[in-house]
Amino acid sequence: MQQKQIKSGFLTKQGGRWKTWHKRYFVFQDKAILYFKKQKSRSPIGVLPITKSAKVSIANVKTKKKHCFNLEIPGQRIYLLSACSDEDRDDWIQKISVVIKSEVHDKVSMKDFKKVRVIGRGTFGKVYLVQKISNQQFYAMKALQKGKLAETQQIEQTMSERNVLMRTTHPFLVSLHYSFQTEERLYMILDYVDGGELFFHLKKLGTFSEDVVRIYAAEITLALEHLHKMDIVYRDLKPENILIGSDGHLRITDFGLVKMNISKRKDGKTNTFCGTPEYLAPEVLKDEGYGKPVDWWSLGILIYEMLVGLPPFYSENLNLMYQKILTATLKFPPGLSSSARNLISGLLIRDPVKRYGSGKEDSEMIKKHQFFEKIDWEKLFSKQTSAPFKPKVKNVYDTSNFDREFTQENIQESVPEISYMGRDNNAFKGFTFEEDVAGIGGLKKF
Ligand code: ISQ
Repeated sequence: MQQKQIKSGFLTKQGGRWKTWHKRYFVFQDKAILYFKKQKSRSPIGVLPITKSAKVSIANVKTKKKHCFNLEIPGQRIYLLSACSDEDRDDWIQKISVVIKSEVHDKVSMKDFKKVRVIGRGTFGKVYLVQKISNQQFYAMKALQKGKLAETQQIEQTMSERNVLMRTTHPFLVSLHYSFQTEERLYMILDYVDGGELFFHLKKLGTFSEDVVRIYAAEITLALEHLHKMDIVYRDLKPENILIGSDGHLRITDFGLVKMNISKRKDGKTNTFCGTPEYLAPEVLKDEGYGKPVDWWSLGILIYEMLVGLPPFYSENLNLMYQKILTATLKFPPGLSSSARNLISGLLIRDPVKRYGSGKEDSEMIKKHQFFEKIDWEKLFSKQTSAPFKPKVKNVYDTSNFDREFTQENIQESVPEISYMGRDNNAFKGFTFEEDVAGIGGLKKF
């Protein structure tokens, strides 16, 4: 399909380690700006997808170039570009702004995405690497079968996942870009995090050093702090839900179990049982209702598992594991620093009221702990802290950091799009649904 060209012309782009300027030929078509070494080059040397989260503005910085503007491409960087004249600069800004605004009201459906590969599978459906055709941007697509969700009463949780993701943009949380539905499935189009699960790398290496764990634990602390500030308890922190980008920074995903409106009960607790046993806080096991401290417990378990290689109360026998979580003494192998031991012990205090991070102070108490003394929290937030390790990702099609069990799978969906009996699509309100009889929907992004 021929794509409509919006504007083209030469711009000078600042880039590279030495921030040198290069004149390039830019072609703005549909929802992406491609740039070429020369006007006559056939293949672009870069693609800037213009999504709803892109930002464009006149550049205020002093440079040796005139007529400059900034173009921020989330997940890439802020580009500094110099146009031929002020009029030309303003024309670029105006045309880019129009596309950004149109993206906010964009209607998407399955036909806007090309499936590349399966990258994950769960009880309710699969996760695919997909490419949005209009701007060539890659995303992860979660496809959930409504029938399976309904059978297991997971609808509420899925809706809460969508609601949470819709409200969040944070450097260490996976963002939701679009959602839509068909008769059979709910779809969520999320950031694609190309380095796979942190768990995949932890299993390969066995353990991480304290310096590595310090940065990972700090990034997770900021993500949990952000959710807690919005009155959201994450509830499902475990290595499988923590992804790592090729930039080496972490992103939490899978908000299926988060609980919002946690003030529903007078005591500010919520009492639905969920989570993986290894990471479950004692108050959850005892069905006592729970709040934000459950996330700090899970962080304690995670820090322990990253440093030691196994969670502290692990047993192959489920009952024994429950017992251990409730009563076993916390033991440390030799070699851990006293600050690491102290932080873990504080996070694994069984009484949630006494646990580190509980009460008004919440994350502040954890951030001030000696274990995090070397962390500059502002630098960390802006990803200026260098990552401990960067997973090797050759290109966007390189899914070698994902389990081969998934990536070798056929990309066709296993259940065809036929309706299942007794469905109640009202249950999926909020996931935009405007499918016509032929099944070719005009599906709205929210
Ligand atoms: C984003 N990138 C890679 C894998 C994912 C799995 C689940 C949800 C989002 C993802």
